[in-house]
Amino acid sequence: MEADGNYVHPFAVDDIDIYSGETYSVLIKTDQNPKKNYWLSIGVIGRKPNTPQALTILNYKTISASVLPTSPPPVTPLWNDAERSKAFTKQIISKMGTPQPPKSSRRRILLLNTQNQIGRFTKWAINNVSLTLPTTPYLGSIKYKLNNTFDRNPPPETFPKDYDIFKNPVNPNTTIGNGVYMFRFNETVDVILQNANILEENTSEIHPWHLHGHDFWVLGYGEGKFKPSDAKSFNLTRAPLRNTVVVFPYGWTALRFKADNPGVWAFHCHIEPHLHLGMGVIFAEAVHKIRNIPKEALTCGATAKMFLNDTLH
Ligand SMILES: [Cu+2]
Repeated sequence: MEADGNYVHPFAVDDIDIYSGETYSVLIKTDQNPKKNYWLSIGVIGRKPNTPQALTILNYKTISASVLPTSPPPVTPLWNDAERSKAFTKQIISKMGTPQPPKSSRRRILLLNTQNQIGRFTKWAINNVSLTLPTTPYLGSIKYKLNNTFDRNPPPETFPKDYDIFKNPVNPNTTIGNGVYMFRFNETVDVILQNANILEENTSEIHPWHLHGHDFWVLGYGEGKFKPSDAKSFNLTRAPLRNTVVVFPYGWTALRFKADNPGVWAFHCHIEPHLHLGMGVIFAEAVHKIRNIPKEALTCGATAKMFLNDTLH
């Protein structure tokens, strides 16, 4: 009945998918024999697990928690049953009456997720840029207009039209970058996350993308490469508000948000190793509206030197 802090239209299930970064609230109907305990199983999906499913106990207060259940633990869904996962995710719609997205957006950013190489190292890249954070924090860099602290060229807002998302990359090489997608304050932005084949043939992975500083409306999911006409199928009446959303193998996910929170915000895959291998982008809006940046956010890189000079004088 709740996803990422927002109510959703409640629905009944025997199991739920939770990806890294997501949060859910569930209600459990305790209508079983209270003289017994019950197993709850937790399994891995999305990648082949090297561990058996984990178990915990649902315990009625009337008996000891150490009394083992008499019925066998539920078997968790197959790790690679993507259709089941899609069916679950697509059931999530907003609770009636929750705020809905603006009917249109003038800015659409397409983000192609690819696995790449730099030398012998595996990387992830977005529109062929693998995110490597600068040593100077963005907030101070932008607010104090410092030079040479990060790449001032805006990163690409799309990718080549002929990119074949079903094949491993023709040229797996990529480049590192740390540019920022800058938004006008209160601008409505659409982001299309586009998945693709990884370095290995016939494989595309699941990525849960998490946005800092905002909730976004999930407008929809689709198979294959996003086409402009897919926008006709966007859910603009019961779009759930979330801050983390999954992009399924070989598919796309569309979301919309208002750039209404002054700051610099990471938007990244919440599988931590993927982020550290470059699977993220940086968004920013209305940084000039931030009056005081906490000292702690200024004590690295070029802003550290400024701060040091300030305290010396
Ligand atoms: Cu990922």
